[in-house]
Amino acid sequence: MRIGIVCHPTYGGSGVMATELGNFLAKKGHVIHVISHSMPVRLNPFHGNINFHEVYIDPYPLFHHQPYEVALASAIVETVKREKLDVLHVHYAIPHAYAAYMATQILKDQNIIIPFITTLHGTDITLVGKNPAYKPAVSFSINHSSYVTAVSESLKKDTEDLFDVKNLIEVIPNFVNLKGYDRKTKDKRQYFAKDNETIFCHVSNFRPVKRVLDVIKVFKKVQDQRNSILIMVGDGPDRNIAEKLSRDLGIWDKVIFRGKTYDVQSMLGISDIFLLPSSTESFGLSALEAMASHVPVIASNVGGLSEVVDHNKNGFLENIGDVESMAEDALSLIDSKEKMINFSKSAREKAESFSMNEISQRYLELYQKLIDEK
Ligand code: GMT
Repeated sequence: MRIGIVCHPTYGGSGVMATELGNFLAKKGHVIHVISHSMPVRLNPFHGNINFHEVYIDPYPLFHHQPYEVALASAIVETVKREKLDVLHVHYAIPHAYAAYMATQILKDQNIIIPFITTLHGTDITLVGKNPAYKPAVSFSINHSSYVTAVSESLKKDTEDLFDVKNLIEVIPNFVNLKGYDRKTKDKRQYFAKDNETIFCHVSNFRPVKRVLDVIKVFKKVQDQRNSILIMVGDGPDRNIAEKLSRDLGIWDKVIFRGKTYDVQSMLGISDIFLLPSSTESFGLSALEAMASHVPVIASNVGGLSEVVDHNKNGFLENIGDVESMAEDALSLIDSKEKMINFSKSAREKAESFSMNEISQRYLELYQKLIDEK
């Protein structure tokens, strides 16, 4: 198949999932064309079946905001025609579903019919999408997509509650390429921690929704009682206040801010406990990646996280902001080697039920069905 993928290229989970899917399908022999405003971080540039098309906008002084959706729709039209694409898969409704709809209408005008699948990821519905400034356009694009998928049952429900949805929404959960995740404890752990220290890890784009201050607060409570260090992976608007809080709390030397890194797998591979205290999380791809690395997760009980983490089995789910309970959960793992081993084993087993091999097959079947119905 010749597949077009449209995604945000940044460190957000939707871009990660879109590019991992592209990398995997390319290996299976499908031709992938990724369209975005810059090269997605995890896209494999060395595979012959992977092509990248940058949407470039020449800044023009008349425009207060550069019209990205128009440029994107035009890039989709050109790529579909030139590369003879069979199907389009757009990740994150804003502005991708809207631009894809426009592109398909322009193509239809030239007698070219191409189906497009919209995959909803979370904040495109729960935060930004429901904003009245975008809602009518998001609603329209969902209802005019050839097919709509959501990454969790929770997100499907939120979408149906918040929008007047006419389409069926199929849940195809996020997945993880299990091969890349494993324990790398022996060789790399020593660079970050002493033998007697527990390594905590948090990975995100440090947006307010991630509640990174709670990560620091949980860690402080644990650090007061047990030797530990915290690795903060990623970057974003709340990084400064998180750094300040760790200085104010006197744990600056125990919190390592790594910034954006390509090698999330190694970071997870040396970690013992993953913290994700978000205020909303449609799925929590970073939690799944941690679990694939055998790392138990302590998270808030929101959105789709309960579809990923089993409370008291491979992690803990607590109320939003309940840093006290989260710290107690962590201490219970640190203080019982047996519990830590069981949780870690169960985390990996749960991650195996989200294997990329099986879940990507569901997308392929969907693409084929839509192509056949064209
Ligand atoms: O969570 C983010 O800040 C990024 C965002 C994205 O779209 O890039 O993540 C959303 O999509 C991920 C992939 O499907 C999900 O795993 C995340 O849970 C979801 N984030 C939220 O719902 C807050």
